[in-house]
Amino acid sequence: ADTTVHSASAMTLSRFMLEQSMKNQEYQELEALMSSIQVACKMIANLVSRAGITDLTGMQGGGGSVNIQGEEQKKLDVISNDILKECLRYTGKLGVIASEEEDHPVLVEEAFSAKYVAVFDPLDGSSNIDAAISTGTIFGIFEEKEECLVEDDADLDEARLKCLLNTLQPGDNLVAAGYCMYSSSTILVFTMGNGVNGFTLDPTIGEFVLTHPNIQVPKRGKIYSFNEANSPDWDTGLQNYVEAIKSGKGESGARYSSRYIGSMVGDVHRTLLYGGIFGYPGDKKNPNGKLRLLYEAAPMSFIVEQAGGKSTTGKERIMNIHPEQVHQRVPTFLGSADDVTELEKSLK
Ligand code: P6P
Repeated sequence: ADTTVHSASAMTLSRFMLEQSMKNQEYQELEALMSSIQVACKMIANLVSRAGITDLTGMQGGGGSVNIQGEEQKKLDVISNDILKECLRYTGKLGVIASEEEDHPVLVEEAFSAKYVAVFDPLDGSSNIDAAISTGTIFGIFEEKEECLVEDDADLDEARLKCLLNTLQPGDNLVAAGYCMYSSSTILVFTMGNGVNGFTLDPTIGEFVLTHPNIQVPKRGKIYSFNEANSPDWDTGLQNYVEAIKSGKGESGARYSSRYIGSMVGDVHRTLLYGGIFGYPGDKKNPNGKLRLLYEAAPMSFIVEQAGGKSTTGKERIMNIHPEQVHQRVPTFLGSADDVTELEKSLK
């Protein structure tokens, strides 16, 4: 067994956030949020690693409940959602929360200094849990644009509408975004607009330790990551682009490999570290593809851009898009700057 004992100087996530907030006042508020998010991720990591054992896989209860996505909610989705809501609620810093597992944004009554809005996918890729394939939590933090505290006599619908407006913000408004990947190791990667850092959970001390400082996406990679089963329905330009990089006829002349986990967090994390391009295109059947803008594509785009990569719908920068609905989908391509630029040119 690995008997490495971290010296007391190990850069834990807690210490990292303390140092960041000492350097920059504005990070002080985020410190409490990151502290609660890392607790939630440790709890979810624990559940995911024991899912098969504690029989948390499979459908929710007997009749099964169905979320707004029309998908059977698996127990772990629901529990992960509850864990994140509870951990975030008690920071007192959040006025409203939007989640893939919530039909509508949730007002947070405990908010006494509500300044932030959290959006998250509590357990993305959870359909892979039964096969022990990597899954992840994706989160984004916005500042509230307008007060949506619920005063006693406030019109609740009015407050709810204000809160909805607080969640419908473009990726450019994100003040922090990140993901926690539950895989061969548990890795929390996030940005506060000042670069991207990755922390690996060391179970021997129960702390996230800095393992990937200042992540930079390689300018170009040799991996493409799409669900090619959908290619008959793709835009011709995209079909031609993929054929070109497969046969070494793309700009770099390299023959690309295909890697597709079918779990966004795993595919994005590999793209962030190894380079290349990940995408979930729109097609004839689903013009906006499958990924959700608010709590999947936008937070991941913030991270990729902060790491020197690019993220686009194929026509425009994802971070520019103003959401109209909480659960709206968006065609998504992200990864190495040169690969994404080459793709965009092929779609024109
Ligand atoms: P497909 C998982 O269900 C998910 O939302 C993302 O994590 C993943 O990238 C995508 O869907 C996979 O979708 O249609 O290729 O199975």
